[in-house]
Amino acid sequence: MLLKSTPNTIQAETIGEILTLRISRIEKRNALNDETILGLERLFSCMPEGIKCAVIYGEGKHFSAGLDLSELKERDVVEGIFHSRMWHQALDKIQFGKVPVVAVLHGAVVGGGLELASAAHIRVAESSAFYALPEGQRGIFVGGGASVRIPKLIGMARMQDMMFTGRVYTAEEGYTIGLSQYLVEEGKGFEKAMELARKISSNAAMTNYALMHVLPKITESSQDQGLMMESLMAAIAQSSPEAKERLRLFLDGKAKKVGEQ
Ligand code: 1HE
Repeated sequence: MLLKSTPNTIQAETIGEILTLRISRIEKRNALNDETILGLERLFSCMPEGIKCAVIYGEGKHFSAGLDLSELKERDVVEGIFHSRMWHQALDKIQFGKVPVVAVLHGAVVGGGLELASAAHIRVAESSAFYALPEGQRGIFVGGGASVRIPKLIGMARMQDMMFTGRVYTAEEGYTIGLSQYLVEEGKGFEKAMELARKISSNAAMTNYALMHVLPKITESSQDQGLMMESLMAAIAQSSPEAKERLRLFLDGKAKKVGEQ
């Protein structure tokens, strides 16, 4: 079902329990203007009832050319900070919203486009994808969360290299260093993302919640606090009726074994 309340740069559709979002600004290579970023924030703040996973992808030959540079204009320092914080708020809503997000990457995944992709939980790259942070060459700095999210994927030294030297990573290299978890043939990304989204949707809600909201906090805690949070989360998860039912099905031989489709 098509959703109407989005800006015309985002086409939103529900397919069963999955929300698909297509960034649709082909003539500007899906450059992300304020309207699109605010539209994403609204969508992830008001997730339609019954949605369990979202898939985000770009129309045309590129995922996204990053920040719409024509909107940079002559912001002063304070406006610049507010603009960056607006991106942070929107991308935080994606990363820490109600549902896991799978991003399909192809063509340019650059600047703010890579920042958007890095707010998703799973990235599926098609073979045409390429990654760059051209902010270094444009004389600016990342402002959409890259300095926090990208080093967690590939390490700080690689991000420094990308920005100091304008290095472009291919889809295959990106897969090897951790920019995507999956690498698929050209044109197969959406299908793969939907397959993953269906699997994610079939998980217990508590497990998905823990992976999205608790695991990131654990990984940023001291060992002592992390282990305590893990124990609390484990006890909460295993006491839920859904977990008990799933465990019973396995013990009765009625649940899939590991690796069974
Ligand atoms: C744009 C943008 C944009 C294209 N803002 N208008 N991002 C960048 O520095 C990347 C800049 N873009 C490119 O390097 C290339 O456009 C691509 C490699 C992505 C695609 O190349 P191509 O040959 O398919 O397209 P094109 O001919 O370069 O662009 C088509 C049109 O889109 C053209 O406009 P036209 O009016 O001449 O038709 C381009 O000007 C326009 N366009 N990219 C505005 N980004 C939160 S902070 C984040 C900071 C950043 O993201 S900085 C990195 C910005």
